[in-house]
Amino acid sequence: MATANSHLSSYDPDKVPNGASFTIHIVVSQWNEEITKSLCQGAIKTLHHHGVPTDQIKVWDVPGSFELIYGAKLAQSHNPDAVIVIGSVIQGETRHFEFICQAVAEGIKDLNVNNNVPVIFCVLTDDSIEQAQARSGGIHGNKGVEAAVAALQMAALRGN
Ligand code: DLZ
Repeated sequence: MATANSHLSSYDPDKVPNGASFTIHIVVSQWNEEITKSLCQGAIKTLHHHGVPTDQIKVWDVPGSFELIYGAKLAQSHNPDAVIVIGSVIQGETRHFEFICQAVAEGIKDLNVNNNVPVIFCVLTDDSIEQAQARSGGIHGNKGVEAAVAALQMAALRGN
């Protein structure tokens, strides 16, 4: 039976394509930086683990999750094999949360539809900082690891 505390970042490394020839760009939001830094570290460590050299990983910083859309569009224009966007939106007292989450999800979806470089969505949308911590290196794993695996899979798919 599934439990609320299961670790979601375990995967079969044998099913992940080798990334030695891939260039991966990561766009990172500075809002809730404790969370996004940890997600980014998880992603980079995983890319390295699967053969992507340091000089083929480029990190772009943007102020907040809303800016991930423009950052990803810019990253796509450099023609990497895949782009990962990393953000953490945490519910506050206003409806800002809904607008940002919806805009980012739609914006990133549009970039995937309209351009030929896959963009991986690693934006946590949580009710509290504790929930975000649990998914950025805590009890629910690190979504940055999962994003890196998805990026390698999509980069390989794109090359077919
Ligand atoms: C303004 C704002 C708020 C209230 N909350 C967050 C958040 O939880 N996570 C996040 O990544 N960004 C937040 N922002 C900033 C917006 O994403 C954006 O940077 C600003 O509205 C400027 O366009």
